[in-house]
Amino acid sequence: MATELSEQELALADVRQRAVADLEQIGTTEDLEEWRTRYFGRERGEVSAILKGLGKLPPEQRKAVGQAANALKAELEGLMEARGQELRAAERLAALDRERLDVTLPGRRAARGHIHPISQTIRDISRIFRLMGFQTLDGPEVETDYYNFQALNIPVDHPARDMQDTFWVVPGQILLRTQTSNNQIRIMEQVRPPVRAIVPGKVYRHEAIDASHEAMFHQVEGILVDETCTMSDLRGVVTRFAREMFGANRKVRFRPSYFPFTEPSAEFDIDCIVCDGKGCRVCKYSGWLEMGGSGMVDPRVLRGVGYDPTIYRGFAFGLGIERIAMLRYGIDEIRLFSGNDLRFLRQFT
Ligand code: FA5
Repeated sequence: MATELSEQELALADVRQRAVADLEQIGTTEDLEEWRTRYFGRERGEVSAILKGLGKLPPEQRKAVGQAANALKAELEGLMEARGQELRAAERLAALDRERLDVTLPGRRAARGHIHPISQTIRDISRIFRLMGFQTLDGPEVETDYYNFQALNIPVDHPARDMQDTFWVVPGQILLRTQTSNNQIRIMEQVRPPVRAIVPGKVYRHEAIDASHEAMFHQVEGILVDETCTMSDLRGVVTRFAREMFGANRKVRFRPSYFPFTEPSAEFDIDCIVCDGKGCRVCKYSGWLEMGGSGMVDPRVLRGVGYDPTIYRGFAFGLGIERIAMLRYGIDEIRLFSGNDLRFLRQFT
């Protein structure tokens, strides 16, 4: 009898030792639930099995084993309850921690974009021409052959078309404009003189790309029409622009040139802002930097939009915006502007 009783006691002591050791390892309320099933589960719980087995013991043992088993049950349930409270509190704290708002922390800086150097240059160009009474207008990038070429005195098969290799949308009819000069026609068709406007925007040419030539780049077109303007007014406007943009001492020179829609035509250069005209790598040792083309609007173009060329006269000019931006920011690679490299763009904040 004494042996059987100690066997029961040994079994209880073994269960107790394992249950307490397991409980110490538990880290979550989920694991605790598993522990509860292992020892107190109705079907297979170890403590439940001992209690169920009491009825099979001889009556003289039943009382002592029963008391010991109930004491173990009460002890383990007490430990389980205490561990449960600890775990639930820790889990609540962790959840709070995740949501905690520390109002004393310094605020996170909101990511702020900034203006692209080409857009900034366009804004500055518009501001300078506004000082001279020019309004800034917009025009279509997808254009008809008529506005991009024909109305500008560049009929089909005109050799000038070769200078501006074209991206066609509908061959022979619709294209991506190769120059902002399409807007000369669009503006003059819509308003009566006096006209005084600039039109900045993208243009497209199917040409070889290098450090100073892109297939997509920006130009700004300028047009002025009234009854009295002359080539020297054109010169005055372009010179004022160059000085506002690059410094009061800039020199501007005009070279005779040819554009089918202006007569006479001239290209204009400014003295090199890097070497002050002495000659360097940037100006290819010429002392001059090419800015754009210009001229007096050809009377045939005026007639085409319904202006009487015996009354009205006008001048027009077109500038490459990337070239201006490259000079003012000291950039020697045009492709950086459309490369979307943030390391480049972040320098212009
Ligand atoms: C023209 O496009 C004429 N429409 C300009 C004009 C307007 C003349 C009004 C008369 C009256 P041109 O093809 O030269 O001209 O281009 C003008 C400027 O655009 C050039 O001086 C240059 O600064 C810029 N440019 C031309 N091709 C490229 C290119 N591939 N990449 C970057 N800039 C360019």
